Amino acid sequence: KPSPVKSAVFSVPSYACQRRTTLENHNTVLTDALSLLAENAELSDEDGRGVAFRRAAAVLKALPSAVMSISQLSGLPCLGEHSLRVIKDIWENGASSEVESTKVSERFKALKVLTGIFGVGAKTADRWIREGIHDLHQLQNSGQTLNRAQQAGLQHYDDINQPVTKAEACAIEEIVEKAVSSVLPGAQIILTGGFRRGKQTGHDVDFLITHPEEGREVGLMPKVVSWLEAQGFLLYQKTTRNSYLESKADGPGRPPSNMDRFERCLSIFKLPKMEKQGAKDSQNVTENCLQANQKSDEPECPEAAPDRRWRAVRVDLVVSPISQFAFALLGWTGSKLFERELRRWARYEKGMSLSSHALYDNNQRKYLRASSEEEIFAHLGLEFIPPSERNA
Ligand code: TTP
Ligand code: MN
Ligand code: MN
Ligand code: MN
Repeated sequence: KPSPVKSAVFSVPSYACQRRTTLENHNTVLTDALSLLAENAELSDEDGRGVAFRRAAAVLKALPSAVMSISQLSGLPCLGEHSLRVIKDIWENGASSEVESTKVSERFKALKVLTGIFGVGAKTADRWIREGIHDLHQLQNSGQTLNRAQQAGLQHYDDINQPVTKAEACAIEEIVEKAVSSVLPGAQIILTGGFRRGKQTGHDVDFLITHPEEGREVGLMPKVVSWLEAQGFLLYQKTTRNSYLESKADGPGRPPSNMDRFERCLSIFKLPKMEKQGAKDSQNVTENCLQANQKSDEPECPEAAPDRRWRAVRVDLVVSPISQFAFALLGWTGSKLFERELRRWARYEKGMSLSSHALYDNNQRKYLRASSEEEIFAHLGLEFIPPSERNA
């Protein structure tokens, strides 16, 4: 199609960590399509294809305006043959046949429903599908043994699959703040993940906890969890201890996986419903929550009660020593693709290994210290990108 206005050719650097990606996306039709194919690949154990689609979507998210013609895309990085075919299909036919057929495929729908259960990953979902289980009803009637996480995930399925609002995240922040300062005065918490990037909703709420004196944070998580449990705020929790020192046997700067080794707690919070007028009076949120939880008589099937006064929310807590805090903060702020790209940049462009614990320079054979995110970007030779522009 000839366009009356000559559209400029876009120019975008190839690593997502070199770009500023805000939440303002001018190409949602294209990025939604590519993200769906990425999700399908990830759920199908095709991680390579998944990353390729994620990178392609991220390039389009970073564009300053809507794509008006295919010719504008020439020279853009990360747009492979497959992604370009999807874009052209949408361009010419209004939709991508591959995306549309994936959306309605029984396998994709079943993978989505089953991995929507907290504690169920792609491998488990795939095994269940091969045994003829495609939905929650079939799962419940199958006699499959579920672990504790999966049982809790099934019990709170609807709540957990409903997006968490910023207001709910703030209410939980207050509760966690109270827990942390009660068990260790001077300890600090910070909201990380998508909410730190400015998102208005999320699938969970992520917190990083530290103490300004190195070592004081040791043993903190079990105390925080006990406090929250005693106050009735936890529907489920699984705490994993710190294993960073053990992992040094794996060799310097070569973490065995992207998983970090901080003491962490994956939990499901019982968040009392916020009254509309009471929510303004933020000082009272914790008090209101405490009262609401003390009243509750647990019904047999908690989600079935129509007038229940709470909802279940996924919350991740991580404890970091102050010496690793900047790395932990950078690592837990995301987005996942931004993190992946930072590590790829470090390795292939700088000969360094970045994790949520440290930065190791393979040439100088030493760890590079940092007490802020800005210093880490500087070590990596990157312009500082603030959290709100890491939405790749
Ligand atoms: P998520 O909470 O999964 O993602 P998010 O907060 O960006 O998006 P959402 O709004 O849907 O919750 O992860 C947050 C960050 O934590 C992400 O950048 C990756 C990091 N992370 C780790 O470093 N290690 C881990 O084991 C996990 C699960 C996450
Ligand atoms: Mn813009
Ligand atoms: Mn999150
Ligand atoms: Mn999380």
